[in-house]
Amino acid sequence: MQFSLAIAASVLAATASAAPATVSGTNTNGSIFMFGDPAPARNLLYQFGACGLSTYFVGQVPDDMPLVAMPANIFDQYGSAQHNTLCAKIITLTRNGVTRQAAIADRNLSNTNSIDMTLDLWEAFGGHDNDGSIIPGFSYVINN
Ligand SMILES: *[C@@H]1O[C@H](CO)[C@@H](O)[C@H](O)[C@H]1NC(C)=O
Ligand SMILES: CC(=O)N[C@H]1CO[C@H](CO)[C@@H](O)[C@@H]1O
Repeated sequence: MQFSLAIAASVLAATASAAPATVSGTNTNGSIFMFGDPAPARNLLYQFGACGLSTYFVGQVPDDMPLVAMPANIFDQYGSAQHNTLCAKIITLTRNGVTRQAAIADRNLSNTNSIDMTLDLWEAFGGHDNDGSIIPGFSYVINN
């Protein structure tokens, strides 16, 4: 009897730990990954980003969804390379009343700790092509 109760308890614990957790933050920097046409920039993140989306997450990210690189100081808390639990997850970015969604593809090792994005997102948040200034003040939510 005691034995089966212990099993029931461990099953419950396993179920609870598998439940999705939200990862979120405020006042995070944004940066532009590559100037110009967002399509080749997205392709670079898709093919060569730390998550290996083109190898390990085929079909898991909608083709029309922008991709981002997360700051290493956030990304690294959730695993490494394709085993990082943030990989291919949808991130909702908000700044000054503008909200956009993207999928996580890469890790950005930079001392500005910025969420690196393609020009389509960058312009939506008020950035300009050929201007690599950091834009501060992003909030984000990831359903991990
Ligand atoms: C955001 O970027 C600025 C430089 O534009 C930097 O001084 C600041 O430390 C960065 N914030 C974080 C949290 O790294
Ligand atoms: C690998 C990567 O995405 N690096 C970017 C990190 O953010 C800086 C801006 O601070 C970009 O210039 C890098 O391209």
